Amino acid sequence: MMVPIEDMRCGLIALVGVPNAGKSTLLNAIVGEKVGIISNKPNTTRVTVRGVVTEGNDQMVFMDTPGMNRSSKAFDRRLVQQAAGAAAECDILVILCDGALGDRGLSPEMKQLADAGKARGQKVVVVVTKIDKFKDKAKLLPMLTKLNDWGLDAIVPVTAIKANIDGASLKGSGVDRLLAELSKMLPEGPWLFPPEQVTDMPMPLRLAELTREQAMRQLHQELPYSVGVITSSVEEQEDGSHLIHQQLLVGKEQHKPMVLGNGGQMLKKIGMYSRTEMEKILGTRVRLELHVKVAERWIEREQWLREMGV
Ligand SMILES: Nc1nc2c(ncn2[C@@H]2O[C@H](COP(=O)(O)OP(=O)(O)OP(=O)(O)O)[C@@H](O)[C@H]2O)c(=O)[nH]1
Ligand SMILES: [Mg+2]
Repeated sequence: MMVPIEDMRCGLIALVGVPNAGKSTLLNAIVGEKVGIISNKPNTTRVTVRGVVTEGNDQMVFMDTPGMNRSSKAFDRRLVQQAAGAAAECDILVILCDGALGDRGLSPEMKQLADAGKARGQKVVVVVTKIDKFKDKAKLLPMLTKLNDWGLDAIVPVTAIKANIDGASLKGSGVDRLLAELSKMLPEGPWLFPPEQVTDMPMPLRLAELTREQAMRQLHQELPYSVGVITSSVEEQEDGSHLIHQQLLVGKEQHKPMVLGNGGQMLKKIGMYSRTEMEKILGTRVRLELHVKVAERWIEREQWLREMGV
């Protein structure tokens, strides 16, 4: 059904918070497919990812941002800048606080973020995440009481995943209530995206992120942070399947054998899981060729960072 332009409502909604708060998981639950990548390691998200939901007269454009960390490394500062940029440009600021952390999840930085949003005239919402981790819901009360003093437009407790903790995009509890609250706050205005579009991420970047998700999950300690992924080519084959070539960049020579694993087993595993996710998004069979390349300190090089969308 066509919606007349004068009836349209549209808003930019930033999802911000500390690393691991559950921003990307919430985005995927809202959009209903894997748009943002998820792992149990902090700073999984490196690029601001937009997810679009269009329903009735409303279009909500969510921006999933990198977690705001306190590190002073140049690369980490870049991530925080992205989040701050999204916070500054949005209509509705949604701050995610990990419910499982209790009061510790409500740091002074998060309060400052909320105050800054209010000062800019934005609507400000706090989402308390990971509610499923509480057997006794009364334990949430101190956190909710404290939040009441923040002068927010809404406080919504949410569980973004139901069963399959890693990567599920099932709608959890509280998500519908969150959408209903946000809908009330949407400004009038024309939609920014066609109603059927779920993200504005270019497909090569989206496919690269799927492989990086597996690098984040399968590799450990500092190693996954030294991996960047670039999609070199996506070719549709005559039988409708896709042949995809990607490069995994590592910052140091000694990281290469670690990413390859014994007899190439690790790289194979990363490729296998990533390919499965690619097939879900593309709806076709995929052949994925991964190559590990040493690119000294790519993390400091503008050219590589731009190719990765950071
Ligand atoms: N139990 C439970 N775990 C959750 C929930 N939401 C997210 N998680 C888990 O929390 C971890 C971090 O989730 P992400 O969505 O990657 O968090 P993020 O805020 O995007 O993290 P960064 O991108 O690193 O800033 C993952 O292991 C998720 O599975 C939830 O509702 N319940
Ligand atoms: Mg994330």
